[in-house]
Amino acid sequence: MGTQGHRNSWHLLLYYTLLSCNGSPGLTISGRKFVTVFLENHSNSAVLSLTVITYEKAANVNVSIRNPPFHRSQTVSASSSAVINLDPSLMMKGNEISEKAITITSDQDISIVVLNVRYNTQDAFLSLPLVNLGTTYYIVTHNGVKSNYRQFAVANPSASQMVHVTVTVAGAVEYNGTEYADGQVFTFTMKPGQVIQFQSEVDMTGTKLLSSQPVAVFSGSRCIIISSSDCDHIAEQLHPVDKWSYSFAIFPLLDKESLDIITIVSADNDTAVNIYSNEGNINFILQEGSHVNLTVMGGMIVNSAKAVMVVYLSTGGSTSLVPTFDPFLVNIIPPAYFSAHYVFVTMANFYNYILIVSSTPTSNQIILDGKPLSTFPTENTTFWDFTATRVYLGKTAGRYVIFHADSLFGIYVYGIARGESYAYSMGGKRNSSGVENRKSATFICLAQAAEYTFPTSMLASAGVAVNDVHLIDPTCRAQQQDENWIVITAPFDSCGTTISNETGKIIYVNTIYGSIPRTPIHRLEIEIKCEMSLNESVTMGFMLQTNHLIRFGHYNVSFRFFRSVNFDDPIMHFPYQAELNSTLFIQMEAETADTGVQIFTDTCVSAPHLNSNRAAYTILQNG
Ligand SMILES: *[C@@H]1O[C@H](CO)[C@@H](O)[C@H](O)[C@H]1NC(C)=O
Ligand SMILES: *[C@@H]1O[C@H](CO)[C@@H](O)[C@H](O)[C@H]1NC(C)=O
Ligand SMILES: *[C@@H]1O[C@H](CO)[C@@H](O)[C@H](O)[C@H]1NC(C)=O
Ligand SMILES: *[C@@H]1O[C@H](CO)[C@@H](O)[C@H](O)[C@H]1NC(C)=O
Ligand SMILES: *[C@@H]1O[C@H](CO)[C@@H](O)[C@H](O)[C@H]1NC(C)=O
Ligand SMILES: *[C@@H]1O[C@H](CO)[C@@H](O)[C@H](O)[C@H]1NC(C)=O
Ligand SMILES: *[C@@H]1O[C@H](CO)[C@@H](O)[C@H](O)[C@H]1NC(C)=O
Ligand SMILES: *[C@@H]1O[C@H](CO)[C@@H](O)[C@H](O)[C@H]1NC(C)=O
Ligand SMILES: *[C@@H]1O[C@H](CO)[C@@H](O)[C@H](O)[C@H]1NC(C)=O
Ligand SMILES: *[C@@H]1O[C@H](CO)[C@@H](O)[C@H](O)[C@H]1NC(C)=O
Ligand SMILES: CC(=O)N[C@H]1CO[C@H](CO)[C@@H](O)[C@@H]1O
Repeated sequence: MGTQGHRNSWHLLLYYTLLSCNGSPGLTISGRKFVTVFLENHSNSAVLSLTVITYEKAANVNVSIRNPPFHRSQTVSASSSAVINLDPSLMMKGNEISEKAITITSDQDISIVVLNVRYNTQDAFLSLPLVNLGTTYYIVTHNGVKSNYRQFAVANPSASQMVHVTVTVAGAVEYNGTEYADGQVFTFTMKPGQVIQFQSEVDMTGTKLLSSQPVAVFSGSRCIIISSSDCDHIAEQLHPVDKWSYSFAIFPLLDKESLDIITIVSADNDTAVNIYSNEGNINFILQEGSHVNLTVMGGMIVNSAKAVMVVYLSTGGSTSLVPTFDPFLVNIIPPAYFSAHYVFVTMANFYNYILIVSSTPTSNQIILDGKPLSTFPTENTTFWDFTATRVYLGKTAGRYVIFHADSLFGIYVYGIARGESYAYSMGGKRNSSGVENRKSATFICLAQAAEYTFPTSMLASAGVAVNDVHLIDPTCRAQQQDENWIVITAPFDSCGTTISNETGKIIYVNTIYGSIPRTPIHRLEIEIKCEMSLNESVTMGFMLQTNHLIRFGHYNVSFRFFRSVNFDDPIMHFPYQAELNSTLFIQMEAETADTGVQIFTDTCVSAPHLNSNRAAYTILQNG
């Protein structure tokens, strides 16, 4: 773990395997209530276009604004998409305080892509369903080479409640005619449906918003000028701090000369961040509200000891298809929010692309538009255990379904044209279990058990009572959750659950019976099965300077270094210098209640650089 005469830090690279499990909470990308805003664009003629994506059922969608009063109802048929255009008069202007929050409600789950369009300047974002909104946000805005208008907006999504917002300024923020300087704090109260747009000549990145109720926050620039590109609108809906994450895999979205940048923002002090890339590895400490910009040269991994936000700014440029296209802004989706199924839309008159970021072995089994990915023109890049597959989707507007039977991925949808571009990202679940209005049974595999929740009406039609519903072990019974719902939980280690071993998988099986009392007659018989991939193998490199806790994907794995075999003298200060031929003891712990989860350390290598086998020293091989 060190060479004599060398002070360079070395890296330990551990490959380990964990059991995977579905059902982790996170971001949802579809829902029934949304709020969005029409940020100021470069010109009067901009139009806000909402693309409504429906799933299995037709949706009755309402779009309304308090003032100027606006209401539109539209039915969107099942498994389709529809565009609702909003008039330029609904756009916010300057440091405006208005009631122009755009509320979208639907009687079925939908997803919404918001596109601010004007000839030569536009950007898109995915509207977050209201359940995802939070009360703490940090703003990120972007610079151009010339003076331009950075902006962010806060909307109160509530139909009835006032919300108090406290702003801690970074840079300078103007509110109701008063300019607040760096470090100053001000507060205001927002009425239902109110939205406030803040514009500034200086960077506001790191400005903190704290609200008494969840709010929606949007950020971007009315017009950004980077290098030779024209003045261009960029926009994104920001994720609240409680949706931030610890690890990210980032890939360039397009091949071009002018490199794109990511901005990493921290919400906490002493946040140790490690970056891994082919250009070398760097680590730094961020304080609350501080950020770093990094150039995206190729695949990159961000591993942070505390949750951070990562946004991607395409600087525009040229490709073989388009001589010049404009910048765009998009949220990076952490692996923690990867999902196995998305529906997305592309826009007309753009060269449209999707970038799929997934775990390496899975990307060639993804089905896009009913066909294997291999039937599309694709290019892929691999870094660590992640593969980014870029698919060119042509120049037409379309609705696409993309899925993989059991592996997770995140997607970036973007398009470029002469002087134009748009981009949005998707990562998250279709809907969260336990959401209100659910109509049918839900089944989830938790860390230690399978949980089946079904409507009371199902028992009525089967003619059995709650007490008569049980697992293979008849003493494990269902419970009434509330008046409409019944839940039954099958622990993996009891209640008759059988465990079977298939290649690469562990399968837990049990059966739910609804029996007629004191008879062997079953009116209800539902087999439940949780498959856990054994080989959800996660690669991670970390430096000895790293904090003790590293989280990756769905798992929190803690690492500790000790001096002795008794594991009672942890090494707390890094970098730690060890004598050659001395021994270091490493403890890895999967932080999960599931006693069945085991860490198998397959390979452990010590090397001066990740992804380089030169001068690597193998400590463990084949376990
Ligand atoms: C949509 O608005 C109509 C009134 O125009 C109302 O009757 C309906 O309940 C609303 N639907 C939703 C999903 O908000
Ligand atoms: C990061 O980049 C953005 C966009 O160019 C800029 O506004 C910001 O000032 C940069 N921050 C730093 C620390 O350089
Ligand atoms: C803005 O300031 C004016 C006084 O300059 C005050 O009358 C008004 O109520 C303020 N508006 C808000 C929304 O705070
Ligand atoms: C970060 O440190 C500053 C200065 O010490 C302090 O004012 C602030 O409250 C700290 N932030 C957090 C989130 O602890
Ligand atoms: C990457 O692309 C190559 C060539 O197109 C293909 O053979 C390979 O299967 C792809 N790999 C993955 C993981 O998709
Ligand atoms: C949630 O999604 C599943 C399919 O993924 C669907 O069957 C179910 O109806 C959805 N729930 C709601 C409330 O729409
Ligand atoms: C799965 O099979 C392997 C070897 O065949 C065995 O070592 C392991 O204990 C089995 N796991 C379970 C959960 O049965
Ligand atoms: C897991 O995958 C690796 C290659 O990625 C393979 O060598 C190993 O045999 C697999 N293990 C199981 C249990 O499938
Ligand atoms: C990981 O740690 C975070 C913060 O301590 C916690 O909120 C989260 O629930 C943990 N996740 C798992 C899967 O244990
Ligand atoms: C380290 O141990 C190896 C094998 O036991 C030995 O050959 C080598 O000389 C030792 N090096 C030092 C610096 O002690
Ligand atoms: C830079 C620019 O063209 N800004 C325009 C944005 O739109 C408003 C009207 O909504 C115009 O007044 C601005 O001139």
